[in-house]
Amino acid sequence: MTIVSNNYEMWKKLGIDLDKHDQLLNVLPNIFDEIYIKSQKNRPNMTFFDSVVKDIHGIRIKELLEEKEKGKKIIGTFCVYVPDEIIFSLDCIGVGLCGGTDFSQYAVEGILPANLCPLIKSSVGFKLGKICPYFECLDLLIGETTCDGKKKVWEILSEYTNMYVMEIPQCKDRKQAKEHFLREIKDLVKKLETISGNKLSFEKLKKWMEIIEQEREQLRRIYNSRENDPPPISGKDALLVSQITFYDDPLRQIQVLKNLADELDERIKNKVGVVEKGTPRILISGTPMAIPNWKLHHIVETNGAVVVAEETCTGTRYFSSKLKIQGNTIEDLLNCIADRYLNINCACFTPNEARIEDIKHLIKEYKIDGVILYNLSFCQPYEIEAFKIQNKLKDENIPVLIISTDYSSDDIAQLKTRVEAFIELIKNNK
Ligand code: BJ8
Repeated sequence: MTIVSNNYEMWKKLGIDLDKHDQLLNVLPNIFDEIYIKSQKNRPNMTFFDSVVKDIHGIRIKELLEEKEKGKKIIGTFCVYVPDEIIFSLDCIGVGLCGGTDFSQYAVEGILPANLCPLIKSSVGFKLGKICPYFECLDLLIGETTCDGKKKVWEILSEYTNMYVMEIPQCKDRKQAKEHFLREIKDLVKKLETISGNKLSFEKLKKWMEIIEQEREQLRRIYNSRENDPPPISGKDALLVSQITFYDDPLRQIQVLKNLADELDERIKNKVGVVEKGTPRILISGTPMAIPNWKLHHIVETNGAVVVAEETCTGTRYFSSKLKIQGNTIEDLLNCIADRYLNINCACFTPNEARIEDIKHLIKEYKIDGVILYNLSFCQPYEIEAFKIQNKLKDENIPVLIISTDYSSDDIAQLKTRVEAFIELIKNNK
């Protein structure tokens, strides 16, 4: 039996809509080839990441199902505020779910409003349309109260899957926010203890805190390498790395990421870059970019500039907040986790002044020439915050472009024109 037919059996057992799923898998490799292989030169060794995309619903699903057979529970997440450390230390497997294509949106017509964030429509569409094997593997989906759109779709998704919602505080600057978040973390522990039949231990929690922090440390190394001019890795490839880390096995990722980070160090020593020195350097800041949303990076990097940093949840918000591991009790460790996660600055919080400081810091560290504030259409928290950030950056003479877009290709020509003009402006300023 070939691997493909094995996969078909596996997807069939999971109840996947095979016709629709075929349609999705038929287009993805071509898009990937176009965006990643044909249009990039001098990439570092990305074999692992390329092969994951080419087998996106194959080997990892097989691994998850094998772990399920052994009794492990598979837990889906949608937000960087849900601590992976807790999930893994209870012998469960965490999988960051994505929704980066408009392919699945047909499944939510008449169920969700058209003027809703494409990330939400895409994710819900994957579940309702039965097109995503990751969704179909889950024992539990953890949602969270961040934006209004997500809050309301958990109610819909709970009719289709086993759901649990973490209540995330909205005002981080209040003293009670930390107490609130800590209580939510403890409730999450209880929920996962019930689902898994395991009891949280100090040793396992500490061990997984170290593992997940090592994974984040390797991501930091890869991202930090892009401070160099020329950067040793493209923005598109760096984005792909974090998109895949979200749902891959953390232990394997530590090794794969380390190999890549080591190679990037070597490239820097040997002055090997992916673009010419002096190429305009762009920071993208805003909403996350789930696989296969490579649209804006591709436009920027095929029009004379390079993306060297992302202040997004598929960028620095995913890994830059450091985890302190200290104390002698489970309570101490949970406290460290609460501190680490509350340091992430998402626009769903009010106020969210620390995010502008994060952006200013990145502008300095990564020698940014221009900032693109990127919003998925109808994402109110990020769209509203974009204007405030634009004004603050203008005060410091940083060129800013605000882009609101979705997953369709309808606006590509228009975006290309705007990005080209922005890059031209930066070149003239240099
Ligand atoms: S921590 S950014 S992952 S909430 S883009 S669904 S906010 S309407 S994804 Fe997010 Fe957590 Fe914040 Fe990050 Fe809503 Fe906006 Fe859509 Fe969003």
